[in-house]
Amino acid sequence: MESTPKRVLICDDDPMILALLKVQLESLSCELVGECVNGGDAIKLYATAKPDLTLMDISMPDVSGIEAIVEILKIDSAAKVVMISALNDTVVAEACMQKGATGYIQKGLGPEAMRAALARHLETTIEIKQDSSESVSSEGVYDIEKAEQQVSQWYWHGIATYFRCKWDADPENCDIALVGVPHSSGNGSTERDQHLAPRAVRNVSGAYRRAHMKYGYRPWDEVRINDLGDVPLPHAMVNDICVQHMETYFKRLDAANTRPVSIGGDHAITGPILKAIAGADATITGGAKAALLHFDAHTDDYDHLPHWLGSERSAGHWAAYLVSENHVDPHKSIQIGMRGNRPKPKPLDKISPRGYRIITNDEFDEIGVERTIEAIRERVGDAPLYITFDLDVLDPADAQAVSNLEAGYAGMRVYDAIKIFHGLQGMNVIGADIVCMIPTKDSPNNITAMNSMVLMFELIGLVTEAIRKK
Ligand SMILES: [Mn+2]
Repeated sequence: MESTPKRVLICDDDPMILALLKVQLESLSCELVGECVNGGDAIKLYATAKPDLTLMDISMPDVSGIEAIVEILKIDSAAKVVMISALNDTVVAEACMQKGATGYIQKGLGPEAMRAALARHLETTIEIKQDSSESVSSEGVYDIEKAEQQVSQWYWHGIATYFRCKWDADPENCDIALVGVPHSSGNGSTERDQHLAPRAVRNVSGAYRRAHMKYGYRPWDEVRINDLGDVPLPHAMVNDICVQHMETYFKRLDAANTRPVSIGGDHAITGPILKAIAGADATITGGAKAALLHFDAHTDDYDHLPHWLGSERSAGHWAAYLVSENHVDPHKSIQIGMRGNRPKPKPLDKISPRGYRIITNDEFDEIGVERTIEAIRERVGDAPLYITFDLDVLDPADAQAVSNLEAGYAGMRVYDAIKIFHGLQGMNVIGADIVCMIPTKDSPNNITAMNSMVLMFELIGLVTEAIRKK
């Protein structure tokens, strides 16, 4: 191995690939001398930086990789340019080699195979755990163990867990617990298929084991994240027993100081989760009440109703009893996104009778993402923050498959929600949940499950940030 690090220039119009290459090159102890997103800039950067190796995408706007390589070779006939392309196409590869490329790497390789390919082009000796591209031997022997390693990167292969994380039910073994809470009887309406959502989100999440572009890392590489499976709820049809079982389940996580990110289930799940992880007896908050950030089309604080179709701790009660039972501090909490016409023609006040600050969807439309972030940061401060996201806060265009849809009155767009999450980076987020998805209405393209999965990924990112900052 050489003592001076190799100097590398990278050029690709896909930010995800740039980020991936950076991580790989860093692990190979290279010096990144430039990065750009089209061939024209690559030519200019090459002229000034004179890298040892240039990694170049083929299809890019304005000046393509093939055009750029021609110009770079005019500058330096000894230039080493390796093409990086998603196209699994030997014709394109040969065209690049004819123009003078020194090599060709496919984007679709698994991380280890890609790192090995980069190392070969860098002429660097590395310890390779497993080069999966050579996993099935050339003699044609089918080695099942090696083949499994080779295909385990694909989202459609194997048993579905959240983001292909390890399935391990013991909360002691992780920092962030991904939990399914298959529960429908807390809504008590006819929309009962919310218990199918944990499985639906697992099913689509395999493709999203990715890096977080804003935070600049892969959450899975930073902290221990496992799929704990589902909360077992044998009294599924009796909400008020189920919520007791959920509280007992999440107390195990609290005892292990493991932060949960859960997929419901209807909104009745948030009550028992916060009773377990926030308040005087809680480890995770150190005995403090939680600040609540509650995205929803509805306030869910109906303490004027003795029961909701028989459930006293329903999807409509939790935001009230968490305050009266001292698990949530309403004066540090915000409810966002309430909309639609109400039973009586009285608009919601900015401060609710429980003490929550309410930013209705109309107010959110007026003040926008940035001022909403400011309002949250100012109100929550450094209190332990729990985020609950009822998908009905979203516009039905982004989330059709939810219970209690509020049609007509445009809701928050999913990307605005993500931008709000990004604005909370570094806050002490102790956990989160996403609720009220109904997979049986999610046709034809699973878009509600997909958006739930992306929101879950973002919430995992926020909790990872909080743990890194500790
Ligand atoms: Mn709700």
